[in-house]
Amino acid sequence: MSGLRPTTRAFESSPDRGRGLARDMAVRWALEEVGQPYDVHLVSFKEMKQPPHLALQPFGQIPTYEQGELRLFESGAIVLHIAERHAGLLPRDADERARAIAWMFAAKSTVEPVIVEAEAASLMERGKDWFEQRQTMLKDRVRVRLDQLSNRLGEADWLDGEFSAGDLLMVNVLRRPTAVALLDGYPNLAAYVARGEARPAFKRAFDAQHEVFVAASAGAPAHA
Ligand code: GTB
Repeated sequence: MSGLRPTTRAFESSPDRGRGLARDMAVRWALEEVGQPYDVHLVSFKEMKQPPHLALQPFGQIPTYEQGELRLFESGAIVLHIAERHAGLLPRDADERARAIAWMFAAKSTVEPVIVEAEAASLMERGKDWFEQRQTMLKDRVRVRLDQLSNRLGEADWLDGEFSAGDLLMVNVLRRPTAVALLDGYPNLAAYVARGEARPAFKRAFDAQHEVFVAASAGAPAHA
């Protein structure tokens, strides 16, 4: 545990309506896994596009991470930073550690993009005469990745030995609605996601972000 308490930024009013789908969830979960207390600075969409926030996150997004002099953005980089500085999310053995980090990259750069592309198209391309055709193609691409991931996971609990930051990011990605809608076809992946969600640290992170949604819905200022 570090003496300096980090702060992460999250939506003041998340469009996911408290389902823990925004990317601050991975940061909260990682901090909970390692037992690092943290603060949450809630931001509005308007604030996210203004200079003080852009100085932390050049793309005007959440999450961010501030601890002492360090300012970080990109949820994957933040989770890696937390995992490197605390025990519990990366193996000590150098080769095992490298493989766990490879799974972090796999989650963020191989699995997440196809899911996000299908979701973005579903939101932005509805009404186009080729909408259904393209959705079928995009969902097929998601299935290809789920097939491959399912084959690799097999009957194991986690992707490579003990639970790691690689599993944390992968479970987080598989919780997105487009993946969840396809998980019936992959019982081992569905069980994998359920195992991640059953972790006490996940539950604490989920409850904390859900509390923000409940407070925002009630019109009360959410305490971070
Ligand atoms: N690569 C960056 C990272 O991993 O940190 C991506 C960060 C990102 O996309 N942040 C989103 C954001 O700030 C929130 S998480 N968007 C505002 C903007 O770009 O203006 C993405 C997200 C948003 C909403 C839902 N949802 O409602 O279900 C799910 C995921």
